[in-house]
Amino acid sequence: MLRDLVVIGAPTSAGSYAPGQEAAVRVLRELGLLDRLRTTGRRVRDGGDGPLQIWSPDRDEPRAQNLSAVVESVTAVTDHVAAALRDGADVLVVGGNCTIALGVMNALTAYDPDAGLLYLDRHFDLNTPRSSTDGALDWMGTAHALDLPDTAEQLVSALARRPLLRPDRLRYLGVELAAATDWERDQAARLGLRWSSHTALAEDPAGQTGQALAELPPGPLAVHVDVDVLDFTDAPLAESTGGRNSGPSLDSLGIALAAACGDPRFRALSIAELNPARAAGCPEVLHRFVETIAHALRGADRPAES
Ligand SMILES: [Mn+2]
Repeated sequence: MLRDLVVIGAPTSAGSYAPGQEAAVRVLRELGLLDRLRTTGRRVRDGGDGPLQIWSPDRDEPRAQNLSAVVESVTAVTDHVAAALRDGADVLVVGGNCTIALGVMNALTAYDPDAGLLYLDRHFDLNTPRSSTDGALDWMGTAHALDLPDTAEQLVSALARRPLLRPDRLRYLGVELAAATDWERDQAARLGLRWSSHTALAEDPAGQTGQALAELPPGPLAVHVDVDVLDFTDAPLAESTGGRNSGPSLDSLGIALAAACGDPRFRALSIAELNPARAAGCPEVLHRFVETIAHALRGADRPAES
């Protein structure tokens, strides 16, 4: 029996480099995401949205821009996800920035401290207001989950546990090492973080995902996807345009997500950094994306649908 699915929106670009990602959940809803999810046989409920936040430059705190708004968004995701888990449902969170994964894990570790996180992203997101000059919190999320030095106290202290995650609860998939800062590479090595590359994910999505899942704890599983892991030529969806002609196609990402969301431990999928304007010239890619998500969430105990 498939659990119910609650869809939660996090319409925010507060942690971004520019506006755009706040529109993702509205656009996917307009494309019929919820009705498509209902065709998988699940009962699907709309859990509503957190605050609408559109990025603007933060000249008062330029190295941790819009910190209070990010904390507000993370707190809203936490509350929405916690309510869905209490009701026995699985969760789909549509962001927004990658900081939504903090809200998901904040709720999931409160529900069961043995929770694990599979993080599909071209980036480690281990930066801090000190390690990078751009001040965009969207690639600082896991640094705050791991309570690294020089992170923003207001965000770390908004989380129920400290650290929210230990390194053995986290497994990266799809990392492009060349896109990491020196600080991130040092932290990944120091903490023994486990990861595999965007190239490996493109070549063998099923095998790489299976290996990553085997390294995660037995407790409930959250899956986070930054769509920047995708080959931007195949699927121009991400805020970041740096993934042209590298990384998995949307079909390959779909294989990875179907394996991860079909895992018996699965409870939550979060999708981040989708800027619908990137697909303005080829809107079919947004429909393909909806199909990919629906296929992944159809449940492991159902036969595959064509
Ligand atoms: Mn990323």
